[in-house]
Amino acid sequence: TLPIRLADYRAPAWRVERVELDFELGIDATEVAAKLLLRRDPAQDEPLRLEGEQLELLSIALDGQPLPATAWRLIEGGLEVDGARDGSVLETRVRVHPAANTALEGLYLSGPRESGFLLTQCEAQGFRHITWFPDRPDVQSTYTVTLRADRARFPVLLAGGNPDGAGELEGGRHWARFVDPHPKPSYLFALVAGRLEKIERDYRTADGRNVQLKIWAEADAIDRCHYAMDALERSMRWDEQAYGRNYDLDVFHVVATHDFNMGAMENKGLNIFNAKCLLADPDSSTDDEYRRVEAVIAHEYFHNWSGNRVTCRDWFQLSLKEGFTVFREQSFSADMNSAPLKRIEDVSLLRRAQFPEDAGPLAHPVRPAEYREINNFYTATVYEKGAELVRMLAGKLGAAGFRRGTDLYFARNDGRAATIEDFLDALGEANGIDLTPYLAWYGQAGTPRLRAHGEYDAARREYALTLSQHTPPGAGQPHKQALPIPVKLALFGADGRLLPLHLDGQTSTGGTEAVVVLDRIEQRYVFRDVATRPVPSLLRGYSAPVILECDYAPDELALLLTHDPDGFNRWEAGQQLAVRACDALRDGTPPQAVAAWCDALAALFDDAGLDADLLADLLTPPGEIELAERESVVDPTRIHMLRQQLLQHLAVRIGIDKLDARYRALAAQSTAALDAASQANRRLKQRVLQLLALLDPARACSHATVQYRHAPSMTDRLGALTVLARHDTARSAEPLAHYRAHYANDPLALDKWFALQAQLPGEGALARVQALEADPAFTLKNPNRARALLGTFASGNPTGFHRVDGAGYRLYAERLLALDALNPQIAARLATAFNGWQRLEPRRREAAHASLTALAAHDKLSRNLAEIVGNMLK
Ligand code: BAL
Ligand code: ZN
Repeated sequence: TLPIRLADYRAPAWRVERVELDFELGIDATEVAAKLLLRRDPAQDEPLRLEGEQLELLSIALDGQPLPATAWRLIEGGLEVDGARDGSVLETRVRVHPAANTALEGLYLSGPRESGFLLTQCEAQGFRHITWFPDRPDVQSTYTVTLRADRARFPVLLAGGNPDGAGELEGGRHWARFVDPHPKPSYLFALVAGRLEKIERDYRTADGRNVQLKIWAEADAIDRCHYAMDALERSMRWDEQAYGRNYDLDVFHVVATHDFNMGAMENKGLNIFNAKCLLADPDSSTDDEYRRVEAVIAHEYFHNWSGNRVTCRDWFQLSLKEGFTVFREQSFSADMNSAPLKRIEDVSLLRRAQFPEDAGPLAHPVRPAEYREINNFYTATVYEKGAELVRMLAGKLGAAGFRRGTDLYFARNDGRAATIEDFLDALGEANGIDLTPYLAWYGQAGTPRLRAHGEYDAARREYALTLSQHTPPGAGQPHKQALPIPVKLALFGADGRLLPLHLDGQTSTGGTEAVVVLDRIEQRYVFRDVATRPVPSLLRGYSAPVILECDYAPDELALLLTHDPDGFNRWEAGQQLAVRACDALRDGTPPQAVAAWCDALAALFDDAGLDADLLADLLTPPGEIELAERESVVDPTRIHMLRQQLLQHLAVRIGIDKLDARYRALAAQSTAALDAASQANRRLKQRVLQLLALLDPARACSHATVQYRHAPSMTDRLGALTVLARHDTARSAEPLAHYRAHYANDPLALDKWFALQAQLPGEGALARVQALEADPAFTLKNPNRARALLGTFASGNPTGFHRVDGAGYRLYAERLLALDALNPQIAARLATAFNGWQRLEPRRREAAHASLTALAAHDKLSRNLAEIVGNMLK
């Protein structure tokens, strides 16, 4: 297939003003009648073309007349119809097969055929699997949807919009109708039908609308929806206050399913969630999962404005809704929890997931220029880097200015399918600022390197900071342009105190923090009246998504790690120092950085005033994937060993007694409470136990055994199990078996059991994965399960997956092939684990190349998997 290009965009020749859909629902076969009121663009002379895939056409009529076979024809991926005019009404009737739909796009069955329920997933192009339609986001229509089904088998019938009647039919059947008054693109259509339970709450919006909030799940899960309901209410309030956005229908449904390709989906008025991102209770959810549920609930709800009321003109603009909505979600989570910790979490994710993407063969701009399969572009670049771009804009405009800008954006684009330019225009115009220079960030792939070099002139009491930028070529862009890079900075004296800033050319001086925007290749900034040689704190709060290269001495980083009040930069200094320490261990150079890192952390460990959760993060060096990103030739085993060595040094420096005492103190306070302090304690306790296990595995495993037995929460239970499984295979067997039996009927808890074992490093990893594949609970058909075992193995177990003999790659490639036949979206997503293979050391590189080449040689690959594998081999 040919790529689709942004440059080729043309407005639709035909639109649909109104849609009436009628469903006769059945598990094996569902019939869909569609009535489309067509509008033609008088400026274009294109025939009427509708998208449709795997549809069995039953009948077709135009303006009330059945169409003769000569008046319509099937074309690739669609249908062409003659004789339509502006105002024509096209009626089609098709049959689809939900139970046979393993790709989980369009209409499908979740769960067993006897008891499961029907649901839809239409983003990005699932609607064409339901009916013939101009399936593109710039075609917005009002929807009237009627569902008919057997009442006993499908007691609950839901579609997006407001309810508009329901009743009985003959033969034990019933119907329900829904009208959505807000024009929407087809990707936001949704229906759900089956046996579901609900919890409800009344909500009154700030502008006075009464809304019924309903969360639906299968009977065994409905009790685990209360946390999501609370989070939903918090999200709605927050969006009213932070962005002035009110909900706009009388009812808001959220539905949980265990069979879902994504985390969740923002269908208008009927959000559908992967159960993993919705269900939460202390017995089966970790603290991280609670925070994730809150964040995803918020994310999908926020889409009601940033995505639904204002949608995307085309899929190249995906980040218009996703980057902005991730930013909104991040801001919400920061307000609900700890802002610096949220920032650390977000930047860690960016580095772990987006930087490798941006540095490898899958690199693409936040607004890609072309794609073959849009489902492959729901990436960390579009989402996470996209959110960083919005954050830069928000930082530039300030809180009040950004709000003025988003108010104008929503007002001006309400009901429209908009572009990134529309977004920048509104933000800029509302503030009298030209933001077009930031557009370059959306079009250029690759992570910019920001170099910083400082020189102090004691005689003149001047500090000159030279900043320069460089983005390596890649993604078909040999020459990268300079981007506007906002650098928030401060200067520290040798005593760790902030220095007042007097920056040449800045009007407001004397404060201790400033933002400079580097918008050319290189720029020199001169600070006056600087009493002593300063230590700069740069990119505070991570003010731009770049890689900072600064020639800090280890003691300068240690100073920032000890004193920087910017929580993010304090953590960042520790991360940089840990990287230096790893380099020293690798190169066998004098271990000043190792000592500096360990000494600073040992001192912080004793600092009673430090937050437990920040300390837990400080005690965590960059992960193996982040460390690998810095190497030109990657040996995953060596990186693993180096990181373990570094942790060992830290554990030794803090000492067994202190670690043990701290563990016992934290364990004594253990409860199931979910407040921030309790979560922080659990987090720190786990870090401390892991460090203790490096020094005294027997003692740590004894603690873990007790902790597992008496754990009041899943966080504690899983933490204990992880330590046992890593440090004492024999002692972990019994608790692992206990967990397996205890949670036999809880799919989400079982996923964690698979994932925990898939991550165990070393030689035995592959055999373990194969043994787990033989577990009766393992299946490739469920995306969560496939991700838990295979995805975790490939992405979370570098030493296991990257076996020197290539057996990890071979197994994985075989499974990708099997998965591709069932669910191409998931196969393609999991295949990205091969990203970075070109930089592996030669033996592994050859083995990975062989597996990828063998995959690419298959003639029946889906478009999804073929595009990923093809790009990987380019
Ligand atoms: N729109 C796809 C799922 C999400 O990003 O919310
Ligand atoms: Zn989203």
